[in-house]
Order: sequence, then C-alpha cells, then structure tokens
Amino acid sequence: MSVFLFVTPTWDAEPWGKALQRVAPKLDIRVWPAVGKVEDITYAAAWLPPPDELKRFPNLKVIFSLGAGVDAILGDPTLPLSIPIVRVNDDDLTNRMSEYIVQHVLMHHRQQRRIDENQHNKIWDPFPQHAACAITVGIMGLGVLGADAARKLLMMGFNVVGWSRSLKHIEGVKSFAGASEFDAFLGETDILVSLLPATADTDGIINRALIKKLSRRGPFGAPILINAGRGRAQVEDDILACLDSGELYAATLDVFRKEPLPVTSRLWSHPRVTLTPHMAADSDPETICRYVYAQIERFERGETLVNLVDRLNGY
Ligand code: NDP
Ligand code: OXD
Repeated sequence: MSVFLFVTPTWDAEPWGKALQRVAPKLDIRVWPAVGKVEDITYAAAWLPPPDELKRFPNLKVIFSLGAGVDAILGDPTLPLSIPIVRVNDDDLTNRMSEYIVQHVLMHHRQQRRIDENQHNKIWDPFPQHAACAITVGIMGLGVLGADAARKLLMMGFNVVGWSRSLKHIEGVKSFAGASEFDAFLGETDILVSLLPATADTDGIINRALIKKLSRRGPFGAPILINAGRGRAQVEDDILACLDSGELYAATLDVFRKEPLPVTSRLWSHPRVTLTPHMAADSDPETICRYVYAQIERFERGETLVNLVDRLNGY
C-alpha cells in the first residue's frame, strides 16, 4: 500500500493534497506534520522541508521536489543517498519562467522604468529606442529553463549566448562551456540572465569580478543583471556596490541569499533594482501532481524514473 506525504512547511498544502487526490483518488495522502506512522510513508513530495525530516521515513522510496531547484532538499546532509530524488521538468513551469525572463529583458531594453517615472512626473519624452539586435543576452545555466528562454529571446530578435557545464547545441545560440570559456561568454554579454542552480560551484558566482568582465558595448554602456535562478549565486553587497558605481546599469532579482529579503536590505529601495519575491515561475499543483503521479505509476511498473537529480553534481 502506497502512502504519499506532502512536506511543504512554507506553502499551504491543501491545494496540493486536493490536486493529488483528484489525480489519484485511491492514494492515501498525508500532509506534514500529520504524518501518522513513519513506517507507512513510501513517497514524499517536498518544498523547503525541515532539516532531518525526510530521513525519518524508513520505507521512503522516492522523493519528489515540488520545484525545479533541489538545493533545499539536498541541503539536508542526513538524507539517505539511496533514495532517488525527482525534480520538476514541466512545460507549464518552463513557460512561466520564460515569460519572466522575456518580460524583464524587454522591461530593461524598452526602459520601462524610465517611462513609468516620466508618466509619474507628467513628462512627455519620446526618447529614442534601439533595436533588440543591438543587445546580446547571455544566459548562465542553459538547462531546461535557460534553453527555453534562449529560444524565446531569439524569436524577439535578441542575440543570445549561453554558458553551462557541458556544451549545448541550440540553433542560433552561441554556446560556451566550463570555466575555460566563462570569460569569453561574459565578454559578449550585455544582459546577464542567471538560471543556475545553487550548488557549491555556483555559490557567490555573481560577484564584482564577474560584473567587471561583462560587455560594456551595449546601448546602456554598462551591463544589466537578471537573476531568477538562486540567491546563493549572488553576492548582494557586490551587486549594490556595482549599481552605485555604475559598473552595473540595472538589475532584476527574483531570488535572494535570505528569503524573504530582510526589510533592512538596500536592494528594496535601490532605484536601479527591480525586485520580485521569488515568484518567477510558480509550480502549479494540478500540473505537478499529474507529473508526480505519472512517475509513481512508472516506478511501480518497474520503469525508470525521469528527471532524476544527480546527487554528485547537486542539481
Ligand atoms: P537544469 O538542471 O535543467 O539546468 C541547470 C543548468 O545550469 C544546466 O545547463 C547546467 O549545465 C548549468 N550549470 C550547473 N552548474 C553549473 C556550473 N557550475 N557551471 C556552469 N553551468 C552550470 O535546471 P533548470 O533549468 O530546470 O532550473 C534551473 C534553476 O532555476 C533551478 O535549479 C532553480 O534554482 C531555478 N528556478 C527558479 C525558479 C524561480 O521561481 N525563481 C523556478 C524554477 C527554477 P549542464 O547542462 O552542462 O549540466
Ligand atoms: C523552483 C522554484 O525551484 O520555484 O521551482 O524556485
């Protein structure tokens, strides 16, 4: 008998439980912390689980991350290595992320903040606009989300380059890979988009040294940063210092080292920062529950799980 547990301390689990029950009416579904007997639990789906929680279930067969990022789950060092972790790879979430990336690239490109300020001050100023092809968007993390955003930005007319650990072949996108090609990638990038996972290798990668290596040939004379990957990749004091000095023209940040972002952070009020509260790409309960249950059915038929997390690489 399979028993499924949702562990989502920061989310309202009710819509998730209801959605899974619609998909799998006979499944015994429990919602943390009302776990019942720990031996019963065979599958768990988690978002920001409390440390040490998932190791409590001796019969746990698979863990499903309710997001594409798995750093919060992998951050628990007590998690048994033998339990496979499946992450979200789903068109709905991917489309939402691409919407966010396209929206913010366009927002900077079309100088929407300046237009809003002019409207606020009742200033009629049809300032000149440049073409999308005058800008190169560089995407760090050319995985599921980065590749989709790259294709959609190409359709808008931007030049697109990408950087990942392994070389990618996406039509129209110049691809760079690994540490040896990082500086060349940065040197071509006017708008840097980070869709990197949080791992030991990406921790603090968006720092002043990186920002200094970005292109200054773009129409704004200084680069722009969009981070919708993970906050741990950014050094927030460096970003603020670069915005103050003009080394960075502007930034859109969806993710932060500490979430919620403390009210004392200067990022809240910096005139060149657009800030969103980790909402670039929501996970939709109905869609994700269908995805999760389809994987459970595969697993119970003895087939392989897909979109497994590589525990060694950390994503
Ligand atoms: P993927 O695993 O498909 O892609 C990750 C990409 O990052 C891969 O291209 C990988 O390279 C690259 N990468 C990882 N480590 C390095 C490194 N050290 N150097 C260079 N490249 C590296 O993940 P997704 O695209 O599905 O998601 C990306 C991230 O987006 C998630 O991990 C999550 O943190 C974040 N996210 C944020 C959301 C939000 O609402 N803000 C919503 C959903 C996700 P390679 O291909 O060679 O392995
Ligand atoms: C995710 C997220 O990883 O929403 O899916 O951040």
